Amino acid sequence: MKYSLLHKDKASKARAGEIITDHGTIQTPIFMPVGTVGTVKGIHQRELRDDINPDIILGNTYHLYLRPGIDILERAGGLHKFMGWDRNILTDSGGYQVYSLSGNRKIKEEGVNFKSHIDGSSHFFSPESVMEVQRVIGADIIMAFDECTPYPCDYGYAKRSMHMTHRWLDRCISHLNKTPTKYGYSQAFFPIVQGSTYKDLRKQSAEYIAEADAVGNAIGGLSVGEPAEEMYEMSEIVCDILPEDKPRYLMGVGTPLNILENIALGVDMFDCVMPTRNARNGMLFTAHGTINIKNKKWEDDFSAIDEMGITWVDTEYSKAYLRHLFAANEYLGKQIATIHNLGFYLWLTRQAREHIIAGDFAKWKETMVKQMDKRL
Ligand code: PRF
Repeated sequence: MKYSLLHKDKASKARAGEIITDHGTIQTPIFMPVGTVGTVKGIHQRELRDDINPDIILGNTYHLYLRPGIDILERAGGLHKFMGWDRNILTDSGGYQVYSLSGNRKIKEEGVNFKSHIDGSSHFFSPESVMEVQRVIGADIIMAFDECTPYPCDYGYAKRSMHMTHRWLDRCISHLNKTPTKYGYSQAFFPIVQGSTYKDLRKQSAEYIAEADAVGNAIGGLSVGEPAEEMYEMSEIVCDILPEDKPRYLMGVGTPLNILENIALGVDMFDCVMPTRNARNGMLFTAHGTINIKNKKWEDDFSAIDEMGITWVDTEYSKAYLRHLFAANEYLGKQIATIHNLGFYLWLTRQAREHIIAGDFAKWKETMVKQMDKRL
């Protein structure tokens, strides 16, 4: 993997760059649609490619390990082949899903014992086993095994957990050094900064992670319930320490507003289930605010879903029609809303990139932030 920093904004810490991997070029800032179980929910791979056109999508180690399991993935020749996606894939390590989804988890120095959210069966993840699973899945970017602390989190726990995440990082790296890739292309490894909402811990963690000298770095443990201002404060401390010549990925963030604010602090990569999950609940993001399409007020509104939207569904269908599909609980409603929301998120990060390059990002961001906050 190769990262080039192409432009730096003068009025903020925003950057435009480019990541090149064996599966193509990723232009940053980027939003990565989430494809947890080998599908971006509600949209075909072909629509995703042709209508949304993302350079990279996400998969989850936790989910794919439980189902279909690594034996099937290995026999398929890896996730790209299995799901028919020949562009970039990043897999999260399970360091978040194990805590948020599975019951009865027990975290020890050695690793985490957990129960499957599917059938209650018992499993064990260690830094080594998770690296092994990510080798088999075969994503282009793979993540360190970490512990994402909850919010709020007492200082003592946050500190012990951060040090364990650091020790786990060392184990991930030494295991990867002993394990070759499986499918003939390279896999980039990103370590993850933790430290909850404590400035000194965030600083210490960012320094430790920077020291690992990986090709890219991630920020975890944020957007877990803390106030947005606290998230931005942590993000800024960490971005100021992480090396400038490597991409920075803020995990699981967030709203369109969160994304723009973090781009301004120097973050390059984002993922979140929000555009796809909220679409399935009838919530649409637009440049002028959010729409709850289930609301009765749209019943006879025959205007386009989003006059300014970039996907074909935005002008092909009316708000009244989309509302009707939701009222009738038709699959197509969720599909149209998914295309719309992903189109908006990708548009937003592409626009951010263009404005960084044009030199007016900070001004553009201020206008967008005010507009997007409305409820239509
Ligand atoms: N760690 C990992 N994945 C994550 C997170 C984390 O802290 C978060 C926190 N927002 C989302 N996804 N491994």
